[in-house]
Amino acid sequence: MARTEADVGVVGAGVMGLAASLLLVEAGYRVTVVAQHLAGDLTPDWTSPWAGALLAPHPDAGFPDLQENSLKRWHRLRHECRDAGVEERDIYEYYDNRKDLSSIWYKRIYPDLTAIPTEDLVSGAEIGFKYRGLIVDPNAFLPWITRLLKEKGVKFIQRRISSLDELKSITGAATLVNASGLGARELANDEKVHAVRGQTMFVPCDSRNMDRVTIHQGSHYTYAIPRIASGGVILGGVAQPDNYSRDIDPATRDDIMRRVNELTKGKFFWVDHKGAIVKDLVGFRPARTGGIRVEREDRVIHAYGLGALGYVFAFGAAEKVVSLVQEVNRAKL
Ligand SMILES: Cc1cc2nc3c(=O)[nH]c(=O)nc-3n(C[C@H](O)[C@H](O)[C@H](O)COP(=O)(O)OP(=O)(O)OC[C@H]3O[C@@H](n4cnc5c(N)ncnc54)[C@H](O)[C@@H]3O)c2cc1C
Ligand SMILES: *[C@@H]1O[C@H](CO)[C@@H](O)[C@H](O)[C@H]1NC(C)=O
Ligand SMILES: CC(=O)N[C@H]1CO[C@H](CO)[C@@H](O)[C@@H]1O
Repeated sequence: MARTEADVGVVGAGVMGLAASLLLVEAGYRVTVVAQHLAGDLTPDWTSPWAGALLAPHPDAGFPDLQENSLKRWHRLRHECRDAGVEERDIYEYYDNRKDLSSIWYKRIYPDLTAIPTEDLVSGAEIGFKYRGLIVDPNAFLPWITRLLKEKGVKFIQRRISSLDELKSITGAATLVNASGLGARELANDEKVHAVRGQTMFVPCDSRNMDRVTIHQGSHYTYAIPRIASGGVILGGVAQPDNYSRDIDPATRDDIMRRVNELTKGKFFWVDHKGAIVKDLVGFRPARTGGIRVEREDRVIHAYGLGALGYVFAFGAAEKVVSLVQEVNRAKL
């Protein structure tokens, strides 16, 4: 097949590569995805299966426009595609590293966002607020979007590549998207890319009636996020920069359990976290010093460095990828 302006090759089938592929197809491009790991592959060698995932904007992650655009799309998915794994819940956020809500820029997206009175704050928190937001179950979302892309004619090639030239020759595409997560460290020679280790527990239970997500940030990073389609809840967590250990640390499990119960006033006292039903998860967030990179270099569009917020950023970053691909073609590089 002749190489045309309509062909785009994407490396990476994590939430970033898949979101970019969907918006590219909707914009009329023919997409081929090359990835070592695809939906259903449960190794810690890639990140997307291991997220909570909470779809909450973040006060300190920067790029609020990308976050806001992304959340618009997630809200649309929630209403239009019931099997995408996206659900609405009350989100309770607590912080012990800020004194007021002035940094919470996303009040403008969620007008129902209200402060929690001081007397109702969990112990140790300086501020707290709640709003009606979104969560997504990666075990439902990744297979769902992969299926949708295949229906729309996207080709998936499971393969590890060692250069973008290889991506070019495999896909025959003239425009390439670098959505390789931690792989970007090699693929884009970007030393700013590094891993931030996470360890969580998946606790099977009937989470459909679990009405809220609770998260505490600042001196510790603690959360309980229902994973509705999987039938359970994710309890976490930790953020350990540059730690590549895949082993489950038993002390971390004990500490998470203690913190979660303190945060939720004992909602999870019933969990026997040393029992057989609890599943331990380890994942490595693809962080980047300076934050997410969505940038064009000639005919290569970089989209990596999503860190702790890959789901929050994915569709906003994907919109930017589409406009950068269109820029390539306008410039006739
Ligand atoms: C414990 C934990 C909790 C999290 N919670 C949340 C949350 O609540 N909300 C949220 O928004 N985010 C959360 N995240 C972050 C989120 O999971 C990541 O930001 C996101 O998954 C990154 O997606 P990605 O597509 O950039 O990378 P990945 O998912 O890692 O995908 C990379 C893709 O590139 C492919 N690839 C890489 N190198 C090569 C190569 N050389 N050749 C071929 N293919 C290659 C891989 O095989 C894979 O398909 C969490 C992460 C962890 C670990
Ligand atoms: C990495 O994390 C593991 C598990 O929490 C811990 O046992 C180990 O000490 C950590 N290593 C470093 C270098 O921090
Ligand atoms: C593998 C590969 O070619 N990756 C590319 C990602 O983008 C940077 C910047 O264009 C290139 O230098 C890398 O070669």
